[in-house]
Amino acid sequence: RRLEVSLRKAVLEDEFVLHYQPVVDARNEQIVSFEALVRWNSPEHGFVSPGKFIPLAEDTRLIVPLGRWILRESCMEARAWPDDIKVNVNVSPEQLLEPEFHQDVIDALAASGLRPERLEVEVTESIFVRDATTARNSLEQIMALGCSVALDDFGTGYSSLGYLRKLRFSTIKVDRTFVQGAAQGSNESLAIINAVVAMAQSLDMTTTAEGVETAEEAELIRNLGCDKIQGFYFGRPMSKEEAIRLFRTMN
Ligand code: G
Ligand code: G
Ligand code: NA
Ligand code: MN
Repeated sequence: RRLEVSLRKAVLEDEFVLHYQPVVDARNEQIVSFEALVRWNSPEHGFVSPGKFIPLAEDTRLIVPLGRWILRESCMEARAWPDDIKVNVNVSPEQLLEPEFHQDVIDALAASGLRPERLEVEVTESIFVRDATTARNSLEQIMALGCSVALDDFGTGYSSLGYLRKLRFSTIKVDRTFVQGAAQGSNESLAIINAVVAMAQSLDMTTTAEGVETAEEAELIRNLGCDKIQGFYFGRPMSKEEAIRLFRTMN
């Protein structure tokens, strides 16, 4: 397909940029991290949404070189931020299951000089459906480096809870469908967020609520006991220059 040809070229010719979305502490609303989100402005196709090209990159395994670039670029950029701010980087199953992934993380940290503690990798439950043992080994290797791992889009996949016993995630990210549900008065969504927060606390993990778009939703989420909040209310994904400017105005 034409898009695939363009994507292959885009990986070789660096047509991607990273945007960064703030994650704040639910209590004091201070930024604790930025999630890196890749953007592609194609000369042939214009702006292509990641919802479209990430699945294509995964199917064609182009996500391996692209993911390597994302990892390195985000670590480099985070090096320019205050030292207590983390960077969250999404990692696809195809990338995580690749034997070189561990070395890619080591290289990104070495090239950037970023402390491993400042890198948090985000994975979804789908990694445990594909190849649970390899996924677990791969995550344990990067945890051994000092990096942390967040479980993204929690509650929307097809996995079991068994892996929560075996792997020390630092953060569970509550999917925005539950946040939106709770905001619209769904008792089921409320109950699920409550249960996830309680479970995370017992497992010594933190929670991040995704997709918070209003002050009311932020207040609701805070009352439900989530530790961190992410969403348009606190900031949309922004360019690296805008992220830097945000730090300047904060201090
Ligand atoms: O940024 P946006 O909401 O449009 O992202 C759409 C989807 O693309 C989300 O599911 C998100 O996780 C995924 N995505 C965005 N950036 C990255 C990235 O850097 N790596 C991977 N693997 N997925 C990403
Ligand atoms: O799958 P993942 O959770 O990584 O996806 C992140 C995506 O969620 C990004 O594409 C980002 O643009 C989107 N996103 C972030 N905050 C909000 C929000 O408050 N509302 C909505 N609708 N989407 C959001
Ligand atoms: Na994510
Ligand atoms: Mn998510």
